[in-house]
Amino acid sequence: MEGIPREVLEIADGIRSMRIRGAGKIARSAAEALKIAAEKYEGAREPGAFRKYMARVADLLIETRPTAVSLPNAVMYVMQAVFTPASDFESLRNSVVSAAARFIEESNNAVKRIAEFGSRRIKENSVILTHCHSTAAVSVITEAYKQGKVVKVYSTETRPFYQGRITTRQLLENGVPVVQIPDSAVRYFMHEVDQVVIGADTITSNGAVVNKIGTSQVALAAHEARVRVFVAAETYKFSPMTVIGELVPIEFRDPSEVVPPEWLQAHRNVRVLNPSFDVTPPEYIDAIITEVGVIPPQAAIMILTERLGWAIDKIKQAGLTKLRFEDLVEE
Ligand code: RUB
Repeated sequence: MEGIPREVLEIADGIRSMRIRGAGKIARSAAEALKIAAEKYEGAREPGAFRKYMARVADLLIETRPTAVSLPNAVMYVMQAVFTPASDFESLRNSVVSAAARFIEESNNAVKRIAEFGSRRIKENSVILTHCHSTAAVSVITEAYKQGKVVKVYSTETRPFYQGRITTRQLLENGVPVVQIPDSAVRYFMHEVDQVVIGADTITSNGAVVNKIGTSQVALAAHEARVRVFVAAETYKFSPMTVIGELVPIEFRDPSEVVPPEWLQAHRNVRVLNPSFDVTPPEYIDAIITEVGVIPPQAAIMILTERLGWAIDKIKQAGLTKLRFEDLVEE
């Protein structure tokens, strides 16, 4: 990690340990880390050395968590500037810093647009159910509440990491009436629910939504009860890698998040698994609310080609199945 600024290492560690979490925040923090890395670069003042250094930082960041595609997409967005031909170091560094700032600004604006578009899809007097903690979903719900449309929100605990408690706290702070329920009570309450609003970590080219573990069960219960499921997701949550047939890697986290370490010690022959995400097929999703519009999940490929066509081209050209920016730096 030599030569990489302490603030950048702290952000990488924050993402790894989930101090920084949620796909959107992870993406913005990664862009911020690249911005800091560029600003604090102290190596040789020539484009080649700078590009190698930025590629090292980019690889460090994308290796922190595997599932949310917002992370590599944010890094690719900024790294486009790194790879643009430049005659002098200073102008290259400046364009990288402004690309990172632009990503953060666009990302924050995207969440606002999603709140605006998504709130229009919420009916009067709605009871909403949400799962995990998604900034995009909370924004939609809060905006709909401000318009007087939300009477109650069911917020799942989201075991084992309890991100649902963050959702509950934020909604309460925004004045929204919220009821915290265990994940296992979703089907019990579903008959009262009018709409499910959730976020996404990754959306595949066929419109499947990868989100916090338990999302597919929520969607299944909603489908059974004929309750609509809306996914609030910025366009950088769509995965270019899935266009070339790659599957989305599902993160398995430490068993100690599920059971206390003493319990594991006392039951050494028991295997505990902790998958962090699951896949909800497009048939269980009514609409995806993005900053460029509300689309059916089947239109995911349209978003991918229109918004991330450049990333798909890059992946195809380089024949990549796994992103590694150090491989993209020319000697
Ligand atoms: C968070 C999670 C969220 C999405 C969307 O998982 O699954 O639903 O990331 O969130 P984790 P946002 O807590 O493991 O990061 O809308 O904030 O991007």
